[in-house]
Amino acid sequence: MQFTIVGAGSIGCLWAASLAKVHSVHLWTRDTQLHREFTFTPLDRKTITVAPTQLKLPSNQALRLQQSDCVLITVKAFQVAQAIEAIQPWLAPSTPIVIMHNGMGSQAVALQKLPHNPILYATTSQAAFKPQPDHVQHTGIGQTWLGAINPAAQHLHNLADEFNNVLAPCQWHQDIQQPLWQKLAINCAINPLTALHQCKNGELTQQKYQTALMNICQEVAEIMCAEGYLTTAETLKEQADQVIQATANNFSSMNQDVCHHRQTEIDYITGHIVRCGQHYNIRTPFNAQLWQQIKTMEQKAS
Ligand code: KPL
Repeated sequence: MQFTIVGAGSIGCLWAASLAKVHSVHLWTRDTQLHREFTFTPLDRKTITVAPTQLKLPSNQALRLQQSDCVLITVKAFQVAQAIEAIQPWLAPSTPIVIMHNGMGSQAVALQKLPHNPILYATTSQAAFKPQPDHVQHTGIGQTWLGAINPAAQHLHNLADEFNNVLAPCQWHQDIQQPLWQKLAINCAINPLTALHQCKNGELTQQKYQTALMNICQEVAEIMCAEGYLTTAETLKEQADQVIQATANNFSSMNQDVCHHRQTEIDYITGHIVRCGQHYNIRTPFNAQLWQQIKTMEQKAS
């Protein structure tokens, strides 16, 4: 198959390197380079880091985009509209588009801008890190879920198999909103607190963070129930605690964004909860406060 991957961040490069093992992969980036080289350090199944490989992939070539069998968009949630506009002139209306990012709230714009294409969303717990701009390291194995958000994409189960063949585990989900909410809840718990306190994920096990974590989970659980995804604050807190432990040594993506003075995904993580709260008339004071605090940090940094 021919894949175009939009966005060459750590997750984009992880999927590019993985798909390139068996497919033809082309990258679409914000620059105009016709090729992109990077070093990829895979992670062995037994968690032994194996030798790095050097990749040179074609990039920003309109014909390759036009001929793609699938386009995977891995930019941040706030860049989705811009990324779609950039590729739209060359996109065939039948090409499936897979959108993979942290947070929720970009689906309406994707559906509106691409009324004909099959559109799928994906959420991944695979972890990757860029120690240097042209070096990508696969740092953790986790589940990827893939599913359709419009009728045109509902038959595309085989894409989950293709993804699973190159970077397992990946499974098709009949209702992709469910794993998207699940991942959103974890990001709501971990990302703003680790950004605000500039700490590693593992530091959130400390007693002083337990009330804040529980308050966040309480509000997220109420919103999820209103959306029809029944859960409890305790269940979400337990799930967040498991991820905190499994990624104890990592800095969350929001921590890194704040640290490097980049725009964060707060509007699509905590901000999504606050917007849903307004919609359902459910109070979300803890998330609203965290949203405000991160926005203030972003503004000071810009
Ligand atoms: O997805 C993540 C992120 O950093 O954005 C978590 C799950 C919090 C892992 O760090």
